[in-house]
Amino acid sequence: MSPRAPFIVIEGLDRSGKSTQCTTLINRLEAAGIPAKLLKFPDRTTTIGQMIDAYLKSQSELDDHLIHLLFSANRWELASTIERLLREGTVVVCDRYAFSGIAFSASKGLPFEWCRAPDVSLPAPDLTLFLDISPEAAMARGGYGEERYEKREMQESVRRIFVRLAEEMNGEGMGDSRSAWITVDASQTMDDVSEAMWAHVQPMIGGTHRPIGRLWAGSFSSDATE
Ligand code: Z5A
Ligand code: MG
Repeated sequence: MSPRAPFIVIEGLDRSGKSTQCTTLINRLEAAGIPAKLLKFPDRTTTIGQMIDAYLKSQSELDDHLIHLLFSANRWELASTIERLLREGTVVVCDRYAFSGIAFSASKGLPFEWCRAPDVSLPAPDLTLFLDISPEAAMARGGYGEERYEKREMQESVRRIFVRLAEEMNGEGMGDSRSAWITVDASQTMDDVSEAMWAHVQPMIGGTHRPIGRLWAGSFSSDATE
């Protein structure tokens, strides 16, 4: 059986350079002859994505729980596509994923475990590259402050929750859903960040025979009578 392709997630604070680096990574994979597909969450093109877009631009008001569920539903819309692409041998690079979902909603005060629940069982990344930058350095970059969550206190809280998620993902007891979480210093030059990322991606491009993992698998009992 031929190996499946790896699933790579890029996470980070706002303006840490995720979208810039995702494009660079896709170009680099393609230049190496590796089929690769870029996905981005929120995917603002779907019906659910359009509701999210209006909310982020403050054109609509939604209950905090509801917008959290919409972000998660927006990932579930693409879950089977992600699995199909990986099985076909296409590397999937994802600009934000479930970790952003938890970090932002928990920062608004929703319980951490409640935030995680709707994303349990999504395809698990084989590698998460977390682009770390201080909120001050991020604010100095272009475009900051145009959307709802781009406030300093929010970004500081989001960063703390990402650190908690990182410890958890690299920790024991994650079973099937254990996946590598690498923190990259995103305050470096664009070229240095992309080199640091490539050092982790390059060894994976040959593919893997490991089954596609499930995020936080085992969080719930599958037997209703237990
Ligand atoms: N959100 C959520 O609440 N729940 C969820 O489940 C998900 C998301 C998935 C929109 O996300 C919001 O949705 C976001 C989280 C929330 N909150 N906010 N606010 P988004 O991904 O659509 O956000 P975005 O508009 O793409 O911005 P971004 O992701 O924050 O930016 P970025 O992709 O990390 O950065 P960039 O666009 O690549 O670069 C920003 C600027 O910095 C640009 O001018 C670059 O040229 C510059 N740049 C990049 N790298 C460097 C370096 N190394 N040095 C100097 N300058 C650089
Ligand atoms: Mg972006």
